[in-house]
Amino acid sequence: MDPDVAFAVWSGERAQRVEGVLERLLAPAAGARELHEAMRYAVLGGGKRVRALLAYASGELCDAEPDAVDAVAASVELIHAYSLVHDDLPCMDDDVLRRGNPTCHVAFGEATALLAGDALQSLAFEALARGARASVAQAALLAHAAGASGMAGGQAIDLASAGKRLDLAELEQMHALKTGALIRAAVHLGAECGRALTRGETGALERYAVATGLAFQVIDDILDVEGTTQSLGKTAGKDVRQGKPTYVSLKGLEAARRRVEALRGEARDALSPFGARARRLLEVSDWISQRRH
Ligand code: GRG
Repeated sequence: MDPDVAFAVWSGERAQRVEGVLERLLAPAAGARELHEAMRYAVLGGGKRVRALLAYASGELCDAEPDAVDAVAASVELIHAYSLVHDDLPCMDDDVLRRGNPTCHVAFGEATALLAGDALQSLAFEALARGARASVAQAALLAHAAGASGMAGGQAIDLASAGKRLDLAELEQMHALKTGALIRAAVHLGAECGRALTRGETGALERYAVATGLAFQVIDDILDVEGTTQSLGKTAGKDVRQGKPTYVSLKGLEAARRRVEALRGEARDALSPFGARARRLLEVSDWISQRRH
């Protein structure tokens, strides 16, 4: 089979798989119907499932069967969905469109959206704790990635940086926390579902995850300029309008594209000790570096 087609089949199957896991986790519950509907609205039927795919690909590197990875794949998608709901709130990025639909607070009101985000974060840890390979170490890893030293910390820096000039190192540090931390967590949690890696292998996987997380964000900066609201399913051009520092505003489009290619190379190099076992991880980082939405 053509490798691109094989990857499309693999990623389609895994995306469908995690959709099923998320659907079961969010099965209609008694009580608080509006909250429950808002949670389902924020999670199901949309999104590229990049973080879940990274977890499954990393699991494959460590010979983990997909069912051993399901819980961590769902948990990183739940944290991601919560972060998008809160990010879209008027007190943060104040956006009305997400995944081609009205944002959660537009559809359900601010208070319900706030609670939906909170409850999705709790559900992420519940899913993780009930998973086939549950461990306290996994919970600590995810909590650290989502918290003040990770995603929430990066978001705080982002909010404080509007209209300010960050240098490149500060910008990349913000990206490493805001989006990179959860992407790294997805990679390491997936790997934890299979056979143990050596310290050197874990270091190589970390280098892959750091490069891939940053490439994801630089592409996001490029798409904010080059994409359309329709193709992205979210409001295009917002970073510029809000005066947010981005890789593009600091270095320009061409340099941003070169940076993505360099990061793609770093990700590939980091995986070289693993040989064919890293096939899916390599494909996911290539796909991230070429994504159009
Ligand atoms: C509110 C604590 C808190 C954190 C929010 C991740 C984040 C931090 C905000 C999202 C803002 C944003 C658009 C960042 C750019 C990168 C990013 C996370 C894009 C959206 O992720 P995709 O493209 O989305 O993976 P889908 O819809 O495909 O899941």
